[in-house]
Amino acid sequence: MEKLIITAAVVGAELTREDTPYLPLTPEEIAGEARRACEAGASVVHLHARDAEGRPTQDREVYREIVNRVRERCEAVIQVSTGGAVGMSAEERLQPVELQPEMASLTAGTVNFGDGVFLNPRDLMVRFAEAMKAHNVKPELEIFDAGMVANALWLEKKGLVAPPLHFDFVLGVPGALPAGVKNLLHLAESIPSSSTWSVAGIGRHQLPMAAAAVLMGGHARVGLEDNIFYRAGELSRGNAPLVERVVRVARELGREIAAPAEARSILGVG
Ligand code: KMH
Ligand code: ZN
Repeated sequence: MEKLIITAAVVGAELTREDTPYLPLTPEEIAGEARRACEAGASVVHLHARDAEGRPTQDREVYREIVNRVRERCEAVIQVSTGGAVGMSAEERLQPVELQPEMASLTAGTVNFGDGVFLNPRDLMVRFAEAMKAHNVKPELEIFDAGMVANALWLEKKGLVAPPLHFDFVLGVPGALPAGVKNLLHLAESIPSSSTWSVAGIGRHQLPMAAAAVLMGGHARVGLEDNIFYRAGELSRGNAPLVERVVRVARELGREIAAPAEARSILGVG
């Protein structure tokens, strides 16, 4: 099996300091969390941005500051979010792609997202894929529901995303596909064999889904964006403990961890 790429999703858009005091908010705090996650074994960082009040923002200049600071502190592949937060416009969400990061998320369809609706109609997907192509940014196709795989393959058929594709199966969002090995296996078997994939289990599903990925030959995403607890009732003291634990699990199961240069080679970026 190829080495394991661990993606650290260090902040996200939904959480507040009331949820966990370990949430990074300023560019400096986000870069610090990225560095600690990389030192722990992450080779990709999935980034969101927050404004001066700690609210989610897709502002290009805030992302620029975050991306520059992360680049100064670690060698991980930088992946910006184009999901942003529920309710943001397409224009707003697309801004960080202009910074030409190596990767950006691209959600392959609309889905219920808790009480909200995460809107990704076909015209938005096309526009995002075209922008990524124009800026030489590799999409990470975010799959929240099984039907989204068909949307991603439609984008490929139209020449808007190029193989080998990289997917991230986000399992366990309320309103979307539940986390579980059966669903994960179905998704992993639904994508072209040349693809790479990772899984992001939400909440208490983060560790079991990462462990399943280690065994199945996929890759794993962990971090506070998806899960703030280290174990039931105990907050994780930042992102690094969540990364360190997957490193330990992988090594116990005989899977080595990809360094950033190895992650670039597996993902075909950089
Ligand atoms: N915050 C969610 C609505 C992404 O980063 O592309 C969307 C999200 C996915 O986090
Ligand atoms: Zn995200």
